[in-house]
Amino acid sequence: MKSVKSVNGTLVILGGTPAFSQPLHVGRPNLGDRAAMLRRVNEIFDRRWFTNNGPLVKEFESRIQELVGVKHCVAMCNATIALEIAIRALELRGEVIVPAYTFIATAHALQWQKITPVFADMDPATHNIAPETIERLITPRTTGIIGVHVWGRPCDTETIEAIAAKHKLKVMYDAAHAFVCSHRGKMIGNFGACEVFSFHATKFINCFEGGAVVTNDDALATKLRLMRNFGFVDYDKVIYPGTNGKMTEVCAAMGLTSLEAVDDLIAVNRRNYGAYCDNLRGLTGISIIQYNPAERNNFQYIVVEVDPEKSPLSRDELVAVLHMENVLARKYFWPGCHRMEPYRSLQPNASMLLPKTEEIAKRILLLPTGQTINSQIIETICRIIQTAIEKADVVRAALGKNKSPLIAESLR
Ligand code: T4K
Repeated sequence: MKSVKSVNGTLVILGGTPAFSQPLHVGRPNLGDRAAMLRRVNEIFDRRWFTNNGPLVKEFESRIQELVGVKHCVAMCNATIALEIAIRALELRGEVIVPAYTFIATAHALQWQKITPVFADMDPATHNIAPETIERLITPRTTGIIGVHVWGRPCDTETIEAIAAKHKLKVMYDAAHAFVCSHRGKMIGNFGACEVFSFHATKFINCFEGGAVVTNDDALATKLRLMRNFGFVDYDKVIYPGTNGKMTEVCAAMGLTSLEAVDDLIAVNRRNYGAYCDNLRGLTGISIIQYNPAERNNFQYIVVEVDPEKSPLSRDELVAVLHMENVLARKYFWPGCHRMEPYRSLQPNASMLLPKTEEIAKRILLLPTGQTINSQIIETICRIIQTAIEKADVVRAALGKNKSPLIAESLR
């Protein structure tokens, strides 16, 4: 998409026209080779095998096993169900420690099964769970820890697993963001008892909707497969309580097509990330998170931190300005799981133990990336941010006077 005004044009908040005629989304889906996808869909129709562990699902699982170097991949209908099934297969119960700064699905996957998510604080340097905050949350009811590799940057698995071993707790990871990322040279997917990937439309590899649990534990993999399919081992034989977590063939077709483009998609994300870094460099109070160049990264998230001490505009003011220009920046994962229901009501004092989550969640905004974004678009987005910051006083005054619901929502 082309911007509709010059990068030096007046901001909408100051009376100009929007930089983009159509909304720019943070999670715009990527597409692999369209012809290959349509060919696969035709083959599905010819075969009349639509779901229930079909050939494309098996092929998708093998491809993931190869890419991640893991023994088992159990593909599922989405990552939330995959988390729920993994939690149940590991027999977690009582209380489980999770970061407060994550997508709500991590907490809900526990709560849905009447397990209490106990929220740990964030390490501001990585946005991941701060291991030093875990131990004081352990009670006799604690059975496990779920780490989340936020933005694909690995959490401190060594410390988490040492704490878990000391207290005889199980560990699994929500690796929804971390497909084809590595930690200390080892691919994510090989840590803890198991790890969960998401292949939702907004992820860089997508199945429309999809997820997977990966593990090197044979017995756990068998259990996960049973649970994914109602506990059936044979036509008429059920040996385990299960649910329906199956991935469909059309979703696997999308996943396989997406996987064929994995290197290109990482290259696009890396190029976009580099362009954002170049264009935002030197802006007071604005920084962009770093990915460790010694590791494998998917660069799927353009995460900007707005330092309230240094930036002349707050994160919320910048988001309001961007939205008016049709750049739908997001405030993930503000305000933190602990401030969303039912946790807000069930654990009203949780925030007292979460000072870093409280502080950092207010600073973060995400910008669009992926196949539909190019360097010209990025230049325009960054120029909007730069202009807003340069004219911070008039921008703030105009935002204060503006009564549009869009602005009220962004400033909330
Ligand atoms: N754990 C973690 C750490 C996660 O981040 C997630 C999901 C999960 C677990 C659970 O995984 P899944 O069960 O979803 O497999 C979005 C995604 O829906 C969600 O998958 C993702 N994390 C989360 C970070 O982002 P929302 O509520 O922001 O979705 P929504 O509908 O606002 O879409 C995001 C943006 O993408 C919008 O700007 C619109 C755009 N979009 C979206 C879709 C679906 C498109 O342009 N096209 C599309 O088809 O959660």
